[in-house]
Order: sequence, then structure tokens, then C-alpha cells
Amino acid sequence: MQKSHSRVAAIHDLSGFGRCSLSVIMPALSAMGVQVCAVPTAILSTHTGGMGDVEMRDLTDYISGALEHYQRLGLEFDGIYSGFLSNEAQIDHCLEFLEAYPKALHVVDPVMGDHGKPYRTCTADIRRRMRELVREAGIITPNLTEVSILLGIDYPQGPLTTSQTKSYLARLGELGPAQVVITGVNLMSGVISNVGYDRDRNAYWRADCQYVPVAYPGTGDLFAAVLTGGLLSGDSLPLAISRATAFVELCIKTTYGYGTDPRFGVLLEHSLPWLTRDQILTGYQAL
Ligand code: PXL
Repeated sequence: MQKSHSRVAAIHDLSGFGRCSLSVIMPALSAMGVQVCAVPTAILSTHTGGMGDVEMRDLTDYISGALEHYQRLGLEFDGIYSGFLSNEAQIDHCLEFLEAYPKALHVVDPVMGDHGKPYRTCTADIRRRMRELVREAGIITPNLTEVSILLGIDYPQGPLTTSQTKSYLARLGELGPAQVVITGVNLMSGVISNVGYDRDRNAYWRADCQYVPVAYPGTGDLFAAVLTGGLLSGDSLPLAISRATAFVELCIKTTYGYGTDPRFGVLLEHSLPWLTRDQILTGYQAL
């Protein structure tokens, strides 16, 4: 991969334990040669996935002040990348960031839930207003739970057909973003696909990985981070999807082999060197 000197503002939470959000986004993007400017939306002792009462501080008041400081400094960003938001007002602050850097790549990971259920911090207001943020995105990376919230449809149970998948991608594109990636789609048994759409080219792609019967928190964050790093370093959309898919599959399979507690996330430390090496990627096909 072509190395760049890109800088991205990452508007996400910092969860101390459990390997998700900024804890995995920062090392992944750094390994890819992309500088990360962390804009924490909240600090949590762990992620919210099954580790009991979480100690949490909301940082809504911090985000606008940080943006103002960066503007006073004249700092430029090549990418603005938003993820987990702890409060509906943070949608306004993300919109301010996007507006302040109109030429940057706008990546919105509409983090709201998984396995058909919203995260416990994801209020009805956040779910209702996420579409406002999606409207201003250049690219979004929802999972199927988030697709169902954004499109106002039931969470799809069971495998999807190709035409259903394409219809979801196109309908999400109609909400605003020119590029859409849906993660974790079950198109056929034993395989999980990440699917992508480029509205201007009317092109659809898929990159497949083997199904592993365990779910780790933070894999969506890692996927979106590697996708963002790829795009900022010159990958085409299908190559960036292929890169992010291959890396997340590597992390999951490495971790599954060791049998660690799934709540602790993937063993990123083992897999991170993969991101620093040039990879020959062909792992996508037309959808
Ligand atoms: O990986 C998504 C995520 C991000 N941030 C927090 C979470 C989760 C998923 O559980 O709890 C705090």
C-alpha cells in the first residue's frame, strides 16, 4: 500500500478495557501510516457489552472546544471519522466537524447496536437523529442492526438475497452518502460478507470471510478504521473493503484459536503487524 501522511480526526469513545473504539482505531490507523487525532466522545471503563456496571464520563461539552482549538491552530484533516456517540447533542458536534472540513473524507460509522438490538447507551434520540449525520457522510459503514434502524425496517433474520442486499445499499445511498458499506451480511451459509456500493458508478462489491461461531466487540470499529486508512492511502473502495475484511478475519481467527473470553475483544496486538506490510489484495468480487 502507498504510504501517506494523512491525518484523521476520530470522534469516538475511549473504552479502557475490551478492545473497541479508540483503543483499537488508533493503533490500527497508526500502523497504516495515518495520523489519528482522537476526539473522545466519552470515557468508559469498558465497552457496554456484558461487563456489568460501566464507569462512564460523557464528553459532549469537550467536542466543540476541541474543534475550535484545531481551527485556531489552522490544522487540516484529510478525514473526519465519527463512531460511538454517547449523547444526541454529539450529532450536532459531529456535524460542526464535517462542516468545518468540507474537503475531508467524511466517514460515518453509525454505531448504534448489534445482533438486532441497540446498545444500552444508544437512546431513541440518537437513533432518530443519526440520519442527519449520515446525510453529510461521504461513506457509511453500518452493520445490519444499524441498517434496520437507518431504513426504519425490521432487523433481517436469516440470510439475505443479493437483490435485497443491493436494495439496502442503494436505499442507504439515497440518504446521502455516495459510498455505502454494510458489514456482516450473511449471503450464504458458512460465509460472512462485507458489501459495498458506489452510487456514482452504480457498482456493487462483496468481500467474503469465513464464518467463525463467536462475536467479538470492536470488530466493526476495526473494520471501519482499516477501511478509512485504506481509502486515505489511495485504495479504491473494493480494495479498501478487501483490506479491512482480510484484517478483521485475521484478528478473529487468531483470537478464536486462543479461546480467550470474547468480551475482551480480538487479540489485536498479535495481528497489528499485518497492517504495516504491503499486501497484494484481490479478495473482492462484483455483487
Ligand atoms: O464497538 C462498538 C462500541 C463502541 N463503544 C462502546 C461500546 C461498543 C459496543 O459494545 O460499548 C462503548
